[in-house]
Amino acid sequence: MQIRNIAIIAHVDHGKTTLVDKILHATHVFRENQETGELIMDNNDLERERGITIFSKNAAVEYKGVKINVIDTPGHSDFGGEVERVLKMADGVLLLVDAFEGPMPQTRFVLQKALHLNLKPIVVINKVDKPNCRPDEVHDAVFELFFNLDATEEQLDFPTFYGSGKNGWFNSKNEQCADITPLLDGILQYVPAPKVAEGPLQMQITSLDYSSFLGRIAVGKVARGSIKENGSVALMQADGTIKRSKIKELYTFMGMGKKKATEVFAGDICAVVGLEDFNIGDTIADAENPEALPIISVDEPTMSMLFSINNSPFFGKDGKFVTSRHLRDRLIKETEKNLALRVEDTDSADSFLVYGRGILHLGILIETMRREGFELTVGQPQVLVKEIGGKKHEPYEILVVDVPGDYSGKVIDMVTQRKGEMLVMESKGDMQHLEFEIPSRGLIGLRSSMLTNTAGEAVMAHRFLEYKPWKGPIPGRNNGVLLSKNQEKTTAYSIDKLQDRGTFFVDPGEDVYVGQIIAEHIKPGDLIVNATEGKKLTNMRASGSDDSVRIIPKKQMTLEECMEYIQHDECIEVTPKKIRLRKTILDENERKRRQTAMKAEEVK
Ligand SMILES: Nc1nc2c(ncn2[C@@H]2O[C@H](COP(=O)(O)OP(=O)(O)OP(=O)(O)O)[C@@H](O)[C@H]2O)c(=O)[nH]1
Ligand SMILES: [Mg+2]
Repeated sequence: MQIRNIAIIAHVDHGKTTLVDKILHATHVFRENQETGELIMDNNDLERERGITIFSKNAAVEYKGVKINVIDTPGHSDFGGEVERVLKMADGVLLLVDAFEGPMPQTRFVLQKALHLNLKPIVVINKVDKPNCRPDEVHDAVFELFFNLDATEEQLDFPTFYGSGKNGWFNSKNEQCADITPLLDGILQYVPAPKVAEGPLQMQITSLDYSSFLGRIAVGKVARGSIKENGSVALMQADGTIKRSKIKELYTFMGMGKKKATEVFAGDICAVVGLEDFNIGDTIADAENPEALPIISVDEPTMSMLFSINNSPFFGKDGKFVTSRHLRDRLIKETEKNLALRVEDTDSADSFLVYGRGILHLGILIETMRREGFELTVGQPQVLVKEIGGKKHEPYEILVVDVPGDYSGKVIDMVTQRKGEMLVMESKGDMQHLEFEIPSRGLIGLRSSMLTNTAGEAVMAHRFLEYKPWKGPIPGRNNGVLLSKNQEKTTAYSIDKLQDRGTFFVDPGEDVYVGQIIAEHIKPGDLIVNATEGKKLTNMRASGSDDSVRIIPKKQMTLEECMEYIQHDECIEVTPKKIRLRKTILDENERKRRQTAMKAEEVK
């Protein structure tokens, strides 16, 4: 059977998973009337809740007698490393671009990787149903992007399709048609059949799957020869070791699932069960003549965070896994499949330094752990600083903001305060399109203030640019916080009295402890407050209002918002049930002593 291998790539939210849904439906992967819902490929709990793709996934369909392996990829820049890796399974890409937004930072990143691997690109201008969209302008912008990325003559001659994944049609010109068959025909026509080299078996493991029945499953494309059920193979690892191993079971992809196979030939994507101790990047090779494929390099981490055991007074109340042993084992296990993650021991046996690709990358890990029953404390995310030529350097990023014209002044102010410099300002429909160069540090916490200051209208995205000299101090959070004076349940009575001092993060009746952050102060500077006072009992009823205390509901922040909120002397307590903000040192006197000591240190 003929084969086509394609990866769907794009900036976040440009409609990749929706398109994969439509491909699955159009090729009758599901029975008539079968209820499947939307975004069926985003099948992980966290993906469903957030409406984003976190892990890339394989599916396969049959169309006009050809098997098409489809790889859905995540669009968020934190998961760029994952995209880079799975592109190794593809021979062509569908580059989706939103017909209104046009190419965005991650469009550039994924296209660059695809061109570098010499994959055949097909451009899909998606969401042409959006009002005010600009498909022709966007097409020109995509051409310019190819050009800027030094695409070859042949790559510049890319085919383009227009359409709407949501409305279920794609056409080779911007005219609505009945379905997506023009695009499927385009895939058969433009994407080359996999190149197959002559020689014995070679298959590089590019991703990892897990099944509770079968254990760890290695996924990759067979590059050469064929792989057989029960066959003996050599597993070749990055450090040069070669292990003999036996293939227990083999699968290929079919629809959303997998189909058992006895032999898989070069060109097809395959899932292998029964290998022990393998890693992503290893080559499964012929037992007699083992030859390794080049190792996979992934982009370096850009951010670090301190993960510690939970040492709050409420330690151990919610979680199953609370010791440093639990924490360490879990983190080490994660590095096996999460290639962009690194874990280091620290001076303290209870803390580990975890390096990742950004707030979302680390946030997803923490969220997954808390759902598994872990309790932990995490500190403020830090960007990774490098010493280059004896000078301190830090990462810089390109920040792109699209915002209605009225707000552009505010946005420029906000970014400039954080040491950003404006590079581009142009209009794009009714929107202003702004581009800045900004130290990565300045981006932490920017998203939430950007949304508040633009009534939620700003669309922002960023991508790593390069390491450049340290830009000096960047102002942190403007406001101080209110800290609990005691360990008890909060009361409506006290919160009501304190409401004009700040915005609360806790509701009445919640257990709090000394040094816990319970509200944002309306002014700079921290304040210790009593939020647990009971109402004084009197035998006279005060007039009216007192009984019906009006408490504004607490401000609920997501884990990632908390990560961007806290300052260097604060941390987040994460348990399966709660996310609490706190001072790292809970006792006030101790905190002050430490601060003085630190200041003295700086003076030296
Ligand atoms: N108007 C319009 N909206 C669309 C279209 N296609 C997808 N969407 C919407 O865009 C949003 C994002 O769609 P997804 O398919 O999840 O995007 P994605 O590229 O997979 O996103 P990530 O995996 O998070 O990078 C959803 O709310 C879709 O309903 C379209 O053709 N037109
Ligand atoms: Mg998706």
